[in-house]
Amino acid sequence: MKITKVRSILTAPDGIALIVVKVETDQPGLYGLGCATFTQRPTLVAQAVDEYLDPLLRGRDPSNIEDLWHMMMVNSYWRNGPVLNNAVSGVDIALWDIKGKLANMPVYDLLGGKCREAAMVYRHADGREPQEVLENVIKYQEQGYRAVRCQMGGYGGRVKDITGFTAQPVKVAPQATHRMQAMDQLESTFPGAYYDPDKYARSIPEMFEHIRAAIGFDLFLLHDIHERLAPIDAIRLAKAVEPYRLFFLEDPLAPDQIEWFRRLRDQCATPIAMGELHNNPLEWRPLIAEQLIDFIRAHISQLGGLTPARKLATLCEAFGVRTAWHGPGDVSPVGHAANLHLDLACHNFGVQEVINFSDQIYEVFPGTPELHGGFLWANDKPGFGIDIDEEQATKYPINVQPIEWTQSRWPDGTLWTP
Ligand code: GCO
Ligand code: MG
Repeated sequence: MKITKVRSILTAPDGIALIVVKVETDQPGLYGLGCATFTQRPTLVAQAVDEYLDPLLRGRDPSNIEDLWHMMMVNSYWRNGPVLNNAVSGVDIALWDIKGKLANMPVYDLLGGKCREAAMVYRHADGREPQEVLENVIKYQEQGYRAVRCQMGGYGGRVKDITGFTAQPVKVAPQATHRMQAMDQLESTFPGAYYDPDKYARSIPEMFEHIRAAIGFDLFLLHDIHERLAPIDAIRLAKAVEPYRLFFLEDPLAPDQIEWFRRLRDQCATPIAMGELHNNPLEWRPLIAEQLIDFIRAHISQLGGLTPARKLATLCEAFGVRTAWHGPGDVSPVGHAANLHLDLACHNFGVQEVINFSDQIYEVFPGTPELHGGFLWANDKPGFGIDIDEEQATKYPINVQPIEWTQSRWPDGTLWTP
């Protein structure tokens, strides 16, 4: 058996660029699909797949996933960056899909079988003020969801735009025509997506007070700081929300502030989730080995696919850390399916983030997992049980333009981690 072709497919059914890799073989009708979605730099990942991995892999046996993964990782010599890891992931997940099809088993069966029927998910409730968030929380609760993430005005307290990302700033300063005027008003002239970290930090305990007072404690609530605060302010916020019993507080600190996790842990018992920005085992190893986090939130394509993610899950199990794989709109349905197969097969599953899969998504990706009653369900088809309709996919071309929401700034213009 041989790999005959490896190629990228770019599509944006919901306006968010997704990258999927198709690995074709010389066996009639046998191919696999993998997720390589790095939505901020999609064409670079596509180039890495089409120009580097395709020639490297053609003619090789797709059965040897472990060997191929290591070979792809070190072939560039320099490694562990998001572009190349995503490209490797696209192939890796596709190879697991092929393996499942060959074995005539869903991937969760290859991984040891189901530990649960379906994966508990959490949904995103947003609002401009606590009452609006509460109303959205109640909507999800009424639909049977057991866990809801609460954000007020998105990340850092900014208004949410239609793409789901927070792009609308408090203000976008125009080019200063008169520098003195800008100084008088203490307004920054840097273009960017502005938010006020102090106001944001103070608003979150108030929001949870309002929600818990109305609905009590029978719903899991979550929040994502998205590394928008200075470390000590994140600790202060984690302590302030302790009485509201969060299921988890996500990304309180940037990935390069590992030492602060020790201080955070010493100070409060709010469960901590971390990892969507991780690329490299050196980033997660201390957090897990020192039990500084409670949930690993890795974006599995960013790690290099299912092969490293299942090892990470096993490492976490040994240290009492649960999984909560990253599942926003910029994970393709193939990636969501890979998350789900891990959720089903890993004993230490915690919760799964998920989006509302639109009609266009089901049209382009038949077999996309289904949401029922607060849980995500896999089908029992071989592999990941998901396909791509390439003709439909071409109906939704991607649109590449400079990213604005990652240019997040404090009121004086200081650029901060997005
Ligand atoms: C989350 C995330 C996302 C990211 C996005 C970046 O927890 O869902 O923080 O919303 O911001 O995936 O592209
Ligand atoms: Mg997040």
